Amino acid sequence: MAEVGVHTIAEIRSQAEIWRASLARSRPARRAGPVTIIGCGSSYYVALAAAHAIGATAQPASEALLYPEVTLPPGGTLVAVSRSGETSEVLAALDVARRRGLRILGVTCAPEGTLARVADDVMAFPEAAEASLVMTRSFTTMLLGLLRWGGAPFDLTVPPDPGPREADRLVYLGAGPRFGLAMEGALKVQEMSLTPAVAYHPLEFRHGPIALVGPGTLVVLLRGEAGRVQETKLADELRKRGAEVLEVEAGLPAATVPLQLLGYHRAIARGIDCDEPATLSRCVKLDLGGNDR
Ligand code: F1P
Repeated sequence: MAEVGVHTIAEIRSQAEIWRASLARSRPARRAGPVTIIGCGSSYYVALAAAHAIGATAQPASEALLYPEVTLPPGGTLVAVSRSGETSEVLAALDVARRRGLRILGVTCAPEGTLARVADDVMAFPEAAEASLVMTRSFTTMLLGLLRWGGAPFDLTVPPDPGPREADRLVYLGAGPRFGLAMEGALKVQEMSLTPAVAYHPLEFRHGPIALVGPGTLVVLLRGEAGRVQETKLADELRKRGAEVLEVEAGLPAATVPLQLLGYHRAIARGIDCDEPATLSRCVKLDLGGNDR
């Protein structure tokens, strides 16, 4: 059998080095007016995590496109996150933001891409681009760049590899800036290993979804300082119900790495080539005619 996931694992393991190289590329900036951060898929989850950490708002690019009056306050800045710089909803949202007078900062791994060409300012991290289809180091590197840009603290200490885990149901929980990471963890295991997974804010999980928890459930809990006591109680309760709880204690962006590894290990166990999942494309290009306001 051909080797699978070779790019993915090399890219996951290269992150600490890539972050160091990229740190010089981003520095705290003075911001005027409200900041909206947009993206699609993993890049939207970069936006979610960064927005919480730096005091901005995150939206999927499609929401900026469809509801600009609500999502793009005039006089502010639009930060558009896209590894490829070519995702249709992101590019269409730029036109809308421009018409509303927003300044545009592009965050990308493609310095020659359309986003970098049309943005007013650009933070480009070409060294973080992947050969693999699935985003790993581009996620953490663009997130780190935005944390630096917004003057938020960051953590580069990577937690241990969780190794392969058996489970029928996968749940990712994270509060505050870790909610975006929980969404990314669920997306990684879906994209890499074609396994369904869900993500919630930790205490939201009790309000219904906990009904499905039992033996065979793996809950990945991204621990944060603010929720220390309540998250401990939740972990105990989930274990009592028979779930395996994997607790990840780290800051942003380092806490993302074990989530990527979980997706990778599961893909390998299932014989899926996570370098190039057959049912996915590297970026989504749509005909948005009729929706571009
Ligand atoms: C965003 C993205 C990826 C996802 C998928 C399609 O791309 O949604 O996160 O894995 O394969 O594209 P980009 O705008 O960051 O290039």
